[in-house]
Amino acid sequence: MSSALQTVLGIDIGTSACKALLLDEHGRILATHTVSYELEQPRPGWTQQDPQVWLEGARHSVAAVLAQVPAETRISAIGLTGQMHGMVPLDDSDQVIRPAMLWNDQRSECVALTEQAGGETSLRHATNNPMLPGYTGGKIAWLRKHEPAHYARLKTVLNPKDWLRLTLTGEKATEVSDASGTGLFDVRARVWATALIERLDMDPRWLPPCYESSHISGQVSRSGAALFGLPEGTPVVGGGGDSVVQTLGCGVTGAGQVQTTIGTAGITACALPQPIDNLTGSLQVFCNVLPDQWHMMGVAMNGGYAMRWLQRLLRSNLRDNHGPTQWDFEAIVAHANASAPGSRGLVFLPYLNGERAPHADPLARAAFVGLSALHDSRDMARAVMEGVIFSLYDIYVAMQTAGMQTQAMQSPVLKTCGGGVRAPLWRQMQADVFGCDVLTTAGSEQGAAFGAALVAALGIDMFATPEAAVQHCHVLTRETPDPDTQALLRTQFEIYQSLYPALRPALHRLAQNTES
Ligand code: XUL
Repeated sequence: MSSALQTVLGIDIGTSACKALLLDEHGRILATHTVSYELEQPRPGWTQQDPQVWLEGARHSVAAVLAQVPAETRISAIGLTGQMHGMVPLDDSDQVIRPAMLWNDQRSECVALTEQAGGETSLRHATNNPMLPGYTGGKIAWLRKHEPAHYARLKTVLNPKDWLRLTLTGEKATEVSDASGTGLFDVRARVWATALIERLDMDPRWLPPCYESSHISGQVSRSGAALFGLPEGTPVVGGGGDSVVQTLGCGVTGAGQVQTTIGTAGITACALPQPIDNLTGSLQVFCNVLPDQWHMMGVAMNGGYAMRWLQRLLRSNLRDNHGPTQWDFEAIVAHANASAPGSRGLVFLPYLNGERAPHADPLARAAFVGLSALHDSRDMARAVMEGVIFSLYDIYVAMQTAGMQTQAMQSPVLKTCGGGVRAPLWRQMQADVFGCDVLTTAGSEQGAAFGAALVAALGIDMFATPEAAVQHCHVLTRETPDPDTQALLRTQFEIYQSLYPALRPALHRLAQNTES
């Protein structure tokens, strides 16, 4: 009997959907399935999810993937990924105390926590990162202050994918990339920052053991097997936070390449051979899913989200004007394409949900600047798309200022992924704004689940090295900069960059007025 093909399963617990993906030893994607779900927004700026929603999403997407392949298909390992920073609080029987507070939830006691840590310098000394509002640590402190009865029951804190690991294997464990996003982790030494955690009056025992990302952290348990229809005993590797694992999924295994993602958020990232000192107030220096590497990124809160906002607007207000009645993504991109590079002198600041990088500012707000009577919704659509790319480039500039260029950006080639980059216009804009070739690669269009499958493959030596793993990420599309458009958009970017400092006081007053 010929031995069955070896495969690995990636499971991604995203913010709006769960995706499962099966990858074989030849780097072929055999099956994928996505199940969408909602997030709860009980008040403006609050976002939460019941972990049960993730469990159902994961069970259904795994079942749908298994149904697409022959029954004898051998799953050799599972890799988990998911939205980072979310806080899943568990009691002494591992029951979920309250819905998980998510990465984009603005509830956070990060300012008070920074003070308690002895100020920014001392916090940075312990973790090499500022405590940004999205991070898990600030959410634990929020629970302490605002929900003391829940806080009193707290015995374990897990990130979303690690809660799924608990249901799948019975093990409490995390790995270095997600742990980096708690704000309680010593990113240089790749261990929990125990002294800091104690100083913050938190219990280090709340946090699970932390491993390197490709380490096997447990096996599918009997109850996990029954829940998911997966063989008991299947190894489950650490995996990685979605925004980190996506870099590997785009084929980036070392310095010299830049990576962007346009999902709900927008991300600009690169790999680092050393954990350089993060002296910025908004960038994230985290552990990479590869053991001897680190990861630098900045997260713009309004990537694809800005398009969804525009879609809502067009659907509700502009249905009767020129343009289609069904404003789907492609229709909006076509509408934007009918304007011109530079949006005929219009600039959009995309800070609809506040911003994280390069401005760590939950009170930042969006703006169209330069509107004239001649502009129409086509220019506005294009300005929204350009504004998102300007925000990604703004992060890149901040990364260079932070000392990245010598280590990571010698010969920038930009690899891009996420739902947004299925629009050629959004890829071309990146080529014109960044001034380099922009590539999409096989597998990365499937999002973080693909990267998680690669980490699983590394964990069981299905692929012997990271280089062997990413040889399957061959180039799918390539956009090259157009010199005239590049010059025009660079000038537009200069204007964009000058606007946030100029408008900040007004944007804050407006945000505060609508909050009270
Ligand atoms: C990363 C971050 C987001 C979420 C999205 O720091 O906050 O990218 O991980 O899922």
